[in-house]
Amino acid sequence: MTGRFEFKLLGRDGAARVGKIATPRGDIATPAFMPVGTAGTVKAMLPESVRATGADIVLGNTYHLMLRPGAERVARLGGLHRFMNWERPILTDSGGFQVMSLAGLRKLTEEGVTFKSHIDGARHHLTPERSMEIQRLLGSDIVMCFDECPALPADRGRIEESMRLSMRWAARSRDAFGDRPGHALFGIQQGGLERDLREESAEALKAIGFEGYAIGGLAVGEGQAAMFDVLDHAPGMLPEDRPRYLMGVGKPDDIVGAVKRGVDMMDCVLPSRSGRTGQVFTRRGVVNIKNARHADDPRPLDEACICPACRGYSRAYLHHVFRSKEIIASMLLTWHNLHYFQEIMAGMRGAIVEARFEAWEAEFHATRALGDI
Ligand code: PRF
Ligand code: ZN
Repeated sequence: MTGRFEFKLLGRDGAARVGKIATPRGDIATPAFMPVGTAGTVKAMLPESVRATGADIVLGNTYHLMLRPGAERVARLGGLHRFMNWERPILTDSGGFQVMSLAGLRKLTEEGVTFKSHIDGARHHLTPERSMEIQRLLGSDIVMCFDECPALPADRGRIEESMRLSMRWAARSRDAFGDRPGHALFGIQQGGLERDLREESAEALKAIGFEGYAIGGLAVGEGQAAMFDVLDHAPGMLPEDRPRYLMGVGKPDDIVGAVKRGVDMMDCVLPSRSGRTGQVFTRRGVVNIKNARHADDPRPLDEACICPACRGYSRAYLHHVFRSKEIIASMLLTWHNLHYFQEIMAGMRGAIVEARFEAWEAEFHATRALGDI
């Protein structure tokens, strides 16, 4: 694979940006939404279907893949792209955040974290160096630094300690990553809701130097207003000419608010997970397909949507297959949700290029305010 990793800013409207990340595995139009393919699959979707929704890149997880099937095995089988049949870019998260949210008994030291697998209880160890090695074995295009992220609310002392540890781990991640043309390493800003800690974290990361910068430690219980307060200043602390990635966000209105504030990339399990629990996102807000009101409804989920679920099936059918626990319910609802999220991204990209983001956003909120009928 030849070529370089490059970010080009193509336009701007207020703080919102539109751009393109070029990688040897293809381009990523930004603002980008990355579907989550935790264990080597975006659940209920074929890779070509994920692509058909408009995704340029998917996310994979160090934590899950190291436990099962194991990074060395994936490498022997040709890497994660070949393994999961997704030849476009893959971003992998580094594992620290998932250890904290999923693993059993865990012990955090300067060196790294020791934990028990949520699958079989076996003991594992992750360090910045091992996380870089795993992400290299997987063949990840965008590698994330190994970091730690406290759940909020947490007291300032805990957030400060944790952020400084993450910055020392960021330096170790940079060293261990080495020189890998065509692959990118992203630093992760931490610091909770504290502006000065966010500033200190950004300065530490910029001094090390990364191909992109993530905003971590948000959407961990603080609520949208507090998150937006941080996003009013955090993106501006990061280099103008590098992509900015808000990790683990979010609902449609979170995504729109983040892009408005200067975020270029996001990922979230919400569209795919909700597809499997019957929660559907439409232009008019959230629809729960379980609800009895859909049982006789011949209309599609969203009249304006051109996804396979909306073109071929009624609400009544989707309600029926969901209630019957048919596999096609997860497939169709996930497809629709991912399609809708990608449509929001494409809509924002077009609006930013044409400097009409404010009008686009007003329309987005006005349509949702109508509610589902
Ligand atoms: N760090 C990493 N992954 C993450 C987060 C983080 O802070 C978040 C926070 N929303 C989601 N995923 N490494
Ligand atoms: Zn649809």
